[in-house]
Amino acid sequence: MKIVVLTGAGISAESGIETFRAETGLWANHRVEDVATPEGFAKDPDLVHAFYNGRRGQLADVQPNAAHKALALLEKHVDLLVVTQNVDDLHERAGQRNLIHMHGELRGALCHGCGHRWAAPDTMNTTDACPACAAAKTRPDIVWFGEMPYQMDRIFDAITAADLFVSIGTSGNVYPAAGFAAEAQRAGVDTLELNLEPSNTPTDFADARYGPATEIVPDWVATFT
Ligand code: BJW
Repeated sequence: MKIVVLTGAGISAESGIETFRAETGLWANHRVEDVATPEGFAKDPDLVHAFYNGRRGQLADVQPNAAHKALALLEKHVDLLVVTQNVDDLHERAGQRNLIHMHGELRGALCHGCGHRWAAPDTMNTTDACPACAAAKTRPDIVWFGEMPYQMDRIFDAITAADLFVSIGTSGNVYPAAGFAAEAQRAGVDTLELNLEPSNTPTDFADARYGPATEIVPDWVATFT
């Protein structure tokens, strides 16, 4: 059985990481244009580094929850690819191996001069030099609005070749990820939504279960183990 799982901020919410669009979410105190666009970074790189340095620092205080662990267990029983929109490292810390970070990683650094990527230090600054080209053009390795997410060809190939596509803890606001379920349905792939509440695209799913990820994800995984 081939399964592709897409995860969003909701799977990490019960680990203590804020989602984006909740009233008290990550963007409640920031304009999206200021911290999640290349234009925002060009205008005020210190503000953007401070935003991501803070979130990177928070990773030491959070742990994978029962939903992350259930997906790592599922990998031992089916042919599974997890595509996460999350920039935290909780899937890999739960033991997930076949994993794509389509929106980048807090623990990654990227040179916007030469494109080199490397492990980010705990605190990034505008003066940091790229280890490959030495230019002080380093930025967090995060996919911002208007930029191409990572590994799109591999993701679309895996979705259209899957038996089942499952979306967990994402609001369905951000494309291309929000279009994956429709793409799966067009290819004749079965679809399931697991979320706290219906997403923006509930009609793209053949089936849905609603509740906290730490309850509904382990329950669903238990049907395969
Ligand atoms: C629980 C729970 C619990 C809570 N249990 N569930 C105009 C200009 C430029 C671009 C565009 C434009 N118009 C449209 C676009 C495209 C744009 C886009 O989609 N915009 C929309 C806003 C309209 N997209 C892009 O620009 C993307 N690139 C692109 O399109 O390239 C061209 C392309 C074309 C064709 C093919 C391929 C590519 C890039 C998007 C990059 C998004 N990056 C961000 C920010 C990263 C920086 C950061 O981390 O700060 O990634 S946006 C932000 O949203 C973040 C997330 O990964 C993403 C998704 O959010 P998510 O995960 O859904 O979180 P929430 O908060 O929205 O939802 C949480 C959910 O969990 C809710 O449903 C809750 O109910 C649930 N929940 N607790 C279970 N306990």
